[in-house]
Amino acid sequence: MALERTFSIVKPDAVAKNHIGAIYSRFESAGLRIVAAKMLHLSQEQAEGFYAEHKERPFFNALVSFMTSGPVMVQVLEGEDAVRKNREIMGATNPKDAFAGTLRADFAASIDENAVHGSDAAASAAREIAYFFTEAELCSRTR
Ligand code: RTP
Ligand code: MG
Repeated sequence: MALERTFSIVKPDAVAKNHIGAIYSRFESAGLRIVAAKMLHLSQEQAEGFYAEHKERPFFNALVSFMTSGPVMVQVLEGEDAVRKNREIMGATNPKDAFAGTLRADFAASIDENAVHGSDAAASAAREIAYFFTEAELCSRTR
């Protein structure tokens, strides 16, 4: 499997509960390297643009409202099979369905406040990374 990058967000609920370090530790333990990171308080426009694919869904307004409710950490993770590996570490969207030991099982309270975001495919990873970071901000340690 080739080296890959994925995009991740520690959502407002997990930042508020002081779980940034615990979540970063899970990434690192799984062999994913954090190659860029920053704290942001998303504007409504930023959150709407980021989740544009869900614009017509009934939960869209609640999702944007939650994502702008407090600061988030945005980061780029790099490693073998990074997109799939991160989704595995995260667990299912609804924490009730997430396997024990996943981030959402351990840190999420509900499907609406579910601790983390992770890109779902290589193409969305590239788009989401570019949404928040310039190429110069990515400190890859492998090239
Ligand atoms: P994310 O994009 O945040 O990593 O989550 P995901 O891929 O696991 O799930 P996705 O389908 O992309 O949905 C984005 C976020 O919208 C909320 N959601 N609510 N009430 C519902 O049926 C519902 N479905 C999705 C979740 O907070 C989800 O993380
Ligand atoms: Mg998604």
